[in-house]
Amino acid sequence: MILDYNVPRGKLNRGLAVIETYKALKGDELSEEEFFLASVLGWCLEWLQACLLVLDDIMDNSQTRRGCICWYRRPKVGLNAINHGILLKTHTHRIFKRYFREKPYYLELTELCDEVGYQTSLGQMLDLVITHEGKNDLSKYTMQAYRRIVIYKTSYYSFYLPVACALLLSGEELENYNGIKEILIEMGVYFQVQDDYLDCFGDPEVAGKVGTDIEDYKCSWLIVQALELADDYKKQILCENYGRSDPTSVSKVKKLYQELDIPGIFSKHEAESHEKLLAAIEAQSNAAMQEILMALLMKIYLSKK
Ligand code: DMA
Ligand code: MG
Ligand code: MG
Ligand code: MG
Repeated sequence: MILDYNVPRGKLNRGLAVIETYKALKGDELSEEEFFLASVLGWCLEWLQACLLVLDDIMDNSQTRRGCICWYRRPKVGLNAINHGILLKTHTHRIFKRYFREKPYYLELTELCDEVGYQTSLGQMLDLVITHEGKNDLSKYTMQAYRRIVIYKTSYYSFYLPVACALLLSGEELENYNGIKEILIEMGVYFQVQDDYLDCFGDPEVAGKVGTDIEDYKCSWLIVQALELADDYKKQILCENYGRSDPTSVSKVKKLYQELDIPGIFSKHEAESHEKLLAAIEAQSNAAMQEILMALLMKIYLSKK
């Protein structure tokens, strides 16, 4: 039940990215064994994602995930969900051991996943620490602080990890490809900005989750933009209403976002970031890597969930 409820029904972006990257690196059809191992690794990343989401929803006091009530809100689950999250993650180590122990890349693979797991937890901690600080002083919500949170909590595990895993599987290392890590990190930032936008302006039916960033006082891309644009009067309204869970306060914040044309600024930002990423990808000399990065970008471009 823990698995059935929390692992499927997502977009599988991370898991599929492992298989697709591996395919592109190999250059031709994978053998049955190669395909199987890439799929095992892909599913491990989806289990890790399940762990992160189960725990994230507790920390964010969220209501729904992938169109269903959050796991920790299910009757009889509650905070047992913490242990379920830990199980989901620790189990990936067992799967690694079972299928990859004899492989030459076993040590690198486990170290990579541990490191990225650590970076993501640091990101989640930063997310919560900065939220705490922002409650006393909204001026802490700068673009610099935002990027730091997002690179750690989202970029590493969502974009860098699948590609780095597939490279290890094919006997290579991402560190030997110049500039790729930076592109993957920027893709993660682009993706999280989108996630923040959809939290407020997306359709919960499509995204499968109801937004909580305003109520949670999150250092979201939207509030960072709004604080940069607001005059003193509007800043005051934000200070008085941001981070409150009553619907009137939330709609005041949303109204202010509209007045500041945050949706327009977001569309412009999305188009510009897309252009920049495209240019960086086109400047890559390795054709397989170009193909991989383009496929990743295509998946998230103008995404509504
Ligand atoms: C996502 O942050 C980060 C992780 C590590 C799950 P978030 O809380 O904005 O994600 P979501 O909007 O999916 O709850
Ligand atoms: Mg969340
Ligand atoms: Mg969160
Ligand atoms: Mg979000």
